[in-house]
Amino acid sequence: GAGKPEVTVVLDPDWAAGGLVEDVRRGLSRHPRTLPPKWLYDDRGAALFEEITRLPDYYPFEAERSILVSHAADIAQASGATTLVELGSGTSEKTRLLLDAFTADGQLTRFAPVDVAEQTLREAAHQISQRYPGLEVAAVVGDFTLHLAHLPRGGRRMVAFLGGTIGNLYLEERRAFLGALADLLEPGDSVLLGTDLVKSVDRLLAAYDDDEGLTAAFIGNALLVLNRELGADFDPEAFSYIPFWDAHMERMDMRLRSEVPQRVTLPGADLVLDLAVGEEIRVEISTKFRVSRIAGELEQAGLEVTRVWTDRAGDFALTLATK
Ligand code: AVJ
Repeated sequence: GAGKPEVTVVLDPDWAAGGLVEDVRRGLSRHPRTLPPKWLYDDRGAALFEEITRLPDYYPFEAERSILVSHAADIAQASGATTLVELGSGTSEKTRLLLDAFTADGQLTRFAPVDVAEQTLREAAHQISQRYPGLEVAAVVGDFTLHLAHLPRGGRRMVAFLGGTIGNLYLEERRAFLGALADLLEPGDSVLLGTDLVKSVDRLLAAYDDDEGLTAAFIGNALLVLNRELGADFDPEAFSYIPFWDAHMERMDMRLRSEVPQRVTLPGADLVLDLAVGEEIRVEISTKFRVSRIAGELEQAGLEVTRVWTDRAGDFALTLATK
C-alpha cells in the first residue's frame, strides 16, 4: 500500500525480441500477407490509438465507458473480487471507474495492471497508488499472450480485458488465449471481457475510416515499426489504407495496398518482398461479436457466463464469466 507500486518486468528489454522476426517471416510469406496487430502499439501507435478514441465516429470507447459508468458497482458486487487484474491496461483510464466501485466499500485489496508499454504502465501504476492509498498495486510489464503465468495469485481475482482488444485475435488465437486464461484461474475467479458488437456496415466503416486519416496513420505505422526494428525500407507513401467489412467472418479487415510494383527488403528478418500493384498486406482485424458467440467461446474455454451488460444502443458488451 502506502502509495508505492511494485513493478515486475517479465518482458525482454528488447521490444522486438518478443517474436517480431518470426511473426513477420511467417505472416509476410503467406497469402493474404498478414502482420499481427500487436506490433502496432509502439509509443507512436499507442498515441495514435488514443487520438482515435477521441473521434466521435469511433463509438466503442464511449460505449464501453457508458457501461462502466452505469454498472461498475454491479460488476464489483457480482464478481466479489478482492484482486483486480487488467490485461492490456494502457493508461487504465476507464479502469478508474471500476477501481472507484471496487474500493467504495473496501472490497478490493490489490490491483495488478499488465501491459507491454513500460513507461505508460509505470506512470499509471504510480497515479493509481497515489489515488487509492490503501490499495496494493502490483504492475506486470508483460505481453498477455505470453506471460499469463506471471499474474498475481491468491484472493478472489477478476481479470478485466477491456476495449474490445480480444477482437484483434483470430478464432484459434482467441481459443488458445481464453483456454490458457481459464486454466490459470481458481474456482470463484472471473473474467470481465469487453467486446464490440455486430452493427450496421455504415457505422463500422465510419469508425475505421476517419476523414482525418488517423486510422490510416495508425495502420500505416506498422511499416514504420518494421523500418525501425528490422531495418526495412518500406515507403509508406507507396501504400494506401484499405478497410473493409468481412461479412462472412463478421470482422473489420484493415489492409495496406501497394500502389506500385515494388521490392522491399527487411534485413532484420532476412526477407525480400516483391509486391505487385494492388497487392495487399492485412495489418489488423477487429472482430465484432454477437452475445451468443461470446458466451459460447467463454463456455468452451471452461468459464460460466454469469452476467452480460450492454450500452443503451447495444453497440458494446461487457461479459462476466466465472471459473
Ligand atoms: C484497440 C483493438 C480495440 O479494434 O477497434 C482502432 C484498434 N484499430 N481503429 C479496435 C483500432 C483501428 C481497436 N482496439
